[in-house]
Amino acid sequence: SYDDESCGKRQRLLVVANRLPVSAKRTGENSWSLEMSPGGLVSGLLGVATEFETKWVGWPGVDVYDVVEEKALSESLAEIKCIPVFFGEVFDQYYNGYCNGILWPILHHLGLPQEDHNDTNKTFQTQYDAYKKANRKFRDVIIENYEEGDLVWIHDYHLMFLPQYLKEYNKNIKVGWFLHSPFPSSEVFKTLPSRSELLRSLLTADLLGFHTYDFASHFVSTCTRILGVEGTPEGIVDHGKVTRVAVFPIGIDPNRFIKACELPEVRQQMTELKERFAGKKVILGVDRLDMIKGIPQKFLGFEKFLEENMDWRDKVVLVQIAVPTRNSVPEYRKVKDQVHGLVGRINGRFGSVSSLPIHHLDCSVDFNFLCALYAIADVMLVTSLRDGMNLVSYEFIACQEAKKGVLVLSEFAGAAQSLGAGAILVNPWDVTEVSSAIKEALNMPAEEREKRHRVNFQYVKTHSAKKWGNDFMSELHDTFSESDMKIKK
Ligand code: ADQ
Repeated sequence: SYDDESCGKRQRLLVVANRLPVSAKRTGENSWSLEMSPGGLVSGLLGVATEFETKWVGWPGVDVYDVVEEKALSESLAEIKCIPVFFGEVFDQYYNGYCNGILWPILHHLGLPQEDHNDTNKTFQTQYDAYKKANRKFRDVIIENYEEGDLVWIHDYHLMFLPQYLKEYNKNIKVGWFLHSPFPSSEVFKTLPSRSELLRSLLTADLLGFHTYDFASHFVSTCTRILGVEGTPEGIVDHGKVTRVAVFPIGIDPNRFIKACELPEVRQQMTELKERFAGKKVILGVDRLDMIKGIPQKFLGFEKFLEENMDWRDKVVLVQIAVPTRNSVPEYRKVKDQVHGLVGRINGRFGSVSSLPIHHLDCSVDFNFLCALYAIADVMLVTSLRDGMNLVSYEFIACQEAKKGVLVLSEFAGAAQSLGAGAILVNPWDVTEVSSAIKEALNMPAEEREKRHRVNFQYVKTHSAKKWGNDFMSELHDTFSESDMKIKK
């Protein structure tokens, strides 16, 4: 228990992420509707929220510039324990610029952007400054709301300067930071001009968490190579200060998906989908439309499969749901065009008036329909070029208790380390391998599918988002007690 027995109060926790778990939408003058955005992060933290007196700090999805409006929105958010951070004019350079244009590609081994050679230094500097400014805005809001003894759990690459800023304000604030994306090899991270400052800031935290052992060890070797600090089994040691580095694989709330598959509405949708695709096997893809998800590679693998397996041509369909994101970043617009081009080519080559091999939708689908799709799919195809974890794989498995379909999973997704035993692992860059994996999955005997599904279903059930949140918090809490003792000594 995290209760403070001396005064009978629950331990306070500030969960800090770029986005709040709710999105605000204007409904009238000074009135707002607040919509919860579900997902692994949110469900994991809701589990933690019951153990701690939790407050959330982050951007509510809108910026307001009027004091009265800001007050009204802050008051509505306060009722659900959310504290807003408004970015104002730095948003574009911070979010689209440094976070998603520079850090995101580096963290996923895609390198720094190549364009605008004449302007790169200026752009980089402006975006870097905006990133620091945005991190300082978070610091200010946290300081305003901090009470002595609070734990602070920071999420993701948007807030890499926040540990340092908080520790500069008060070195006794206990700070944990978790990275949802992969951490790259040191050779890639080294190319980032601001590499040392970012690493130094992270090392001021008490606990740093990663999804997999590989990402954690990349981080440790990056720090030892760039900063010359020492890597030990406990973490990183620098001038006697220990920063704990540990592995916490995230999961989902499996029961939410299992229960949804039993709802009459979802069952009805499943029946309709089965009728729609009668006589065909369904391969499913569900991704944000992002370079890292390897959607073009998925289509190339499927094209190769259709080329080489004439007998399957009118017996299989690939349904790809690709929700567009980060449209203001040029690279994202490029990948969207590339994906559309491939859909046109493959449907043109292998389609007929009555049937198309690829059904591609640029949209988000609602939760119940998503569960119905997961439940009726024969094969789930995940071809991320790199991915922190990939929760879509977990969601598919949770919905497959009846069907026991096959997961084809990129070896470059964090999930390959946890679901590798039951999935067919592929290198998404190797079209021949993807094509063979599709064939193997479609032809897999029921007994083998059942065996593989059992292993993965058991894993998804036991390694939930709730467990992830509790494991991280318990470690942060213990780190807290230890350093507390050091101070007392
Ligand atoms: P994401 O890159 O967003 O997350 P992922 O883990 O697969 O990737 O989660 C995506 C979520 O969005 C899933 O819950 C999925 O259901 C939903 N989703 C995706 N496309 C959708 C669509 N078209 N319609 C409706 N819902 C859709 C980042 C990292 C991941 C890491 C998570 C959590 O990039 O590697 O697993 O954070 O740490």
